[in-house]
Amino acid sequence: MQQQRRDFLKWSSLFGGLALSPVNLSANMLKTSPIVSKWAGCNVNCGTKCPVKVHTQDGVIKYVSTDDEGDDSFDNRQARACIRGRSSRYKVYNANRLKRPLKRVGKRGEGKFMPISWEQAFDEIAAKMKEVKAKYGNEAFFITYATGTTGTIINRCTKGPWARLLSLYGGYLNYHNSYSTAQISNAMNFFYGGSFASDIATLRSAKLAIFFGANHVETRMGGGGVGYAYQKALEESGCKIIHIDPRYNDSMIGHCDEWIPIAAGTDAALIAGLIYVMIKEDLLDRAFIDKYTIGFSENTLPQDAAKNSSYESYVLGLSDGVEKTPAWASKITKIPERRIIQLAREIATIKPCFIEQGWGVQRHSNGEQGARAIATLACVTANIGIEGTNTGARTGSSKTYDIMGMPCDNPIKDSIPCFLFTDAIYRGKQMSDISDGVRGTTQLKQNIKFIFNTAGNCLTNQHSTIKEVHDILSDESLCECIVDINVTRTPSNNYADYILPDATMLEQEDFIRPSAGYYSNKPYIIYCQKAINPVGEAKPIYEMCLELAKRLGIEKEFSEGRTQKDWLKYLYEESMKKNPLLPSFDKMCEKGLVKFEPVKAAVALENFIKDPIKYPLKTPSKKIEIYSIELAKMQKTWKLKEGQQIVPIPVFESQREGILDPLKQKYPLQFFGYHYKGRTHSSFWEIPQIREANPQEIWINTIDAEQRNIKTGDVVQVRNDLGIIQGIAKVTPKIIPGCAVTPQGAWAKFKNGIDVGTCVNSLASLLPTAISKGNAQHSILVEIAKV
Ligand SMILES: Nc1nc2c(c(=O)[nH]1)N[C@H]1C(S)=C(S)[C@@H](COP(=O)(O)OP(=O)(O)OC[C@H]3O[C@@H](n4cnc5c(=O)[nH]c(N)nc54)[C@H](O)[C@@H]3O)O[C@H]1N2
Ligand SMILES: Nc1nc2c(c(=O)[nH]1)N[C@H]1C(S)=C(S)[C@@H](COP(=O)(O)OP(=O)(O)OC[C@H]3O[C@@H](n4cnc5c(=O)[nH]c(N)nc54)[C@H](O)[C@@H]3O)O[C@H]1N2
Ligand code: SF4
Ligand SMILES: [Mo]
Repeated sequence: MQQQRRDFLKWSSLFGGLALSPVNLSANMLKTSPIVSKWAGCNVNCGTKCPVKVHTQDGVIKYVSTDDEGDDSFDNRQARACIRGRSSRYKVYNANRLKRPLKRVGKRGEGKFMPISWEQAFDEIAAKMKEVKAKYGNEAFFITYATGTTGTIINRCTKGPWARLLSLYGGYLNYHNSYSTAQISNAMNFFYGGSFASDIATLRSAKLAIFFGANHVETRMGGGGVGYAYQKALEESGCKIIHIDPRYNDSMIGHCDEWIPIAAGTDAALIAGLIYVMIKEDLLDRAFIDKYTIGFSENTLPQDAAKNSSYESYVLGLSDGVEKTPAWASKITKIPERRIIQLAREIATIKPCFIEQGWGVQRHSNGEQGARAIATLACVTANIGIEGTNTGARTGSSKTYDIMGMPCDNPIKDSIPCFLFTDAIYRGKQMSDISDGVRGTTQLKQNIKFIFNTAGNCLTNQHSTIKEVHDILSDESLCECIVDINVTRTPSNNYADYILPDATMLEQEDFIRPSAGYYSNKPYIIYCQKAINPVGEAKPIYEMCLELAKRLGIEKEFSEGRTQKDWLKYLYEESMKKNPLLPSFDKMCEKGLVKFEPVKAAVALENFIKDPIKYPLKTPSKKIEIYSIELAKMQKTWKLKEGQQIVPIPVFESQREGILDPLKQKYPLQFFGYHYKGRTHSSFWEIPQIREANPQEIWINTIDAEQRNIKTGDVVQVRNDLGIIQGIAKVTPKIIPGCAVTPQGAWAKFKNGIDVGTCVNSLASLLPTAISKGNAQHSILVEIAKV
């Protein structure tokens, strides 16, 4: 509180006495100019992207409100921002806000910096770029995975000005995958030949809804988002709702008929047990399965597949001698056997049944299998392609009103899975397609030597094994230069050689539009109208890149003679050619927030189910591949880490740091970090008011707590071989026994080697998953003890 008060006084004195106090606000208003209101948007990667209305006086933000156009009816709803978007003022005027370019003075990672001029920053960065290009070639440049400004057009973390600058300068090493969906996206490609999902609004027609690790209300907040649509759809359909999750999540509150707690990482075992019952009780529509899928039973396996390699053979134990009975599944999942039998009967007979998974299941070390297993459940019960159903994947949006991004044509095609960037720093040249999932080439030509990190905290905080990453990043002989562009100091920019202060979305003009999958059937676009000038010397990244382009001799190619606003106009008008429903650019600038008429809620795979010959899938067999032909090939050719395997069908895999891992004898609790209403990842952590309202707690079940003599409020340490985090315990039945959780995204802070900031990534492994080479950050084994 002391610190908060100091921050408050510091800022309020900067802006003329107690200008931020609401009492003084009205007094000041009488004396000075009127309040001016402009639209901006919340750009962080809670994909909802809510409209934010910024009210200023004499160039200072006085307060922030949100969308108040429309009402609460589903088709005319207000896209209201959540507490985080509404706290945008505190993001702009933050004690931690970057106001000048900084240059490292201490050792890398020590966090010591001195302010420098923009000129010096540009000159030195451009000189280092030339040096790295000459010494190592363009493959040594890398733009990290970062999500702090997704959904914008120019102020873009990845496919924006930085990507354009580097593309024109000769290229850079690409990445594929995301930290959000690496496992499920790859899994759905093998399974359906792409990612297909219904709009959540089709839930209105469902009779039963089964959610696996799906937390719409907390992870798609905001009035325009899926969270609101989920609640409305459930109200309208009145269907029975069952959530399967290790944790009683916020989406269950007031909307759930039943919570079935499940041991983390065991969903594929539950599905096998459910389908066992359906087979034994003859509840499956075999004609449907044979028409649309391959590999469920022996008769639809590809010709070269081994005998007993179908999913049915697996379930019946013909491949491994283990029948996947409800009793077997119960032992692994901790769900009572009787409940599994009953659930199987419900799903097989109540139609339409809406089956959806969030992305919690797939962020495990066996995530590809869990994700495919849930999709299998939707397919074999014929709950796809009709109103009221989904594909088992996370729900999507019906129609996006897209705006083109800046053209960036990277001449280099080599690409790494984004989660492996730390590997590519120290062993890039050893990384190949079949050992590390490298794409665009068989083997990388260079290690990463130069990093641009814009709007991200994945250099460390959001990545894994923070201590090991510290050793990699702080070794200046490995990656020779790190440039970090942010609006605030972060754990990641402690590792930068240069930190460049960016302008926020309240301080520049740009478009923001909701990410596909985060809003439902009511699209909108926001034009940020630049409410204030950038604080301090902060600058939009377009201007930073333009200055570097000048020094690299590619200014004309980079800008094509356009300012940021010219680019916005140009890209928007190009997009209008494809979408006549977009209003004129001038209208956009004037209105700021444009909402469109509701669109029909999409039902995934509708056409394929109607006519699979006319609308084939993009899988090798053109059908749904419960047995994946592509994975069967990879099974024979890929080089995997010890203990890993690739199986063409979605079997339950005893995973690294999962429920059956022998390491559990040493570290008996499963642990993971969930996505929290109090932050978007690590964004907004810097705002003390938000931290106070959303405490960082470590949830532990009553039984586990009793065994360890832990009470709510106790300071506890969570440890494994990778690190120790410290935090406050919350003893609760809202988490299944044997599992503990804490919200992901808290800022790591080390005291005597212990992370007292409670960042879950101090404990998460850098080992990628077998198939996608993705981040299995939810698979962690730990022990917890009172300090
Ligand atoms: N253990 C664990 N780790 C995880 C996850 C998990 O579930 N568990 N989730 C993963 C997932 S899904 C993701 S997407 C990643 C997210 O990881 P990141 O992409 O690193 O996301 P944030 O932590 O939100 O960091 C965004 C940064 O953008 C900055 N920013 C905000 N606005 C602006 C702006 O206008 N300009 C600039 N330059 N910067 C800005 C913020 O200050 C913040 O530092 O984390 C991953 N890490
Ligand atoms: N408020 C808020 N919203 C966000 C974000 C945020 O940080 N804060 N981040 C945004 C981003 S970038 C992303 S990628 C998404 C993330 O969205 P998700 O990945 O879906 O979010 P998580 O909280 O990781 O997981 C969702 C649920 O899965 C459960 N779960 C975990 N493991 C398992 C399991 O093995 N089985 C089952 N059945 N359930 C499991 C968790 O308890 C949780 O309730 O959210 C987005 N929205
Ligand atoms: S729901 Fe997401 S996009 Fe909307 S205001 Fe909150 S954090 Fe920002
Ligand atoms: Mo994400």
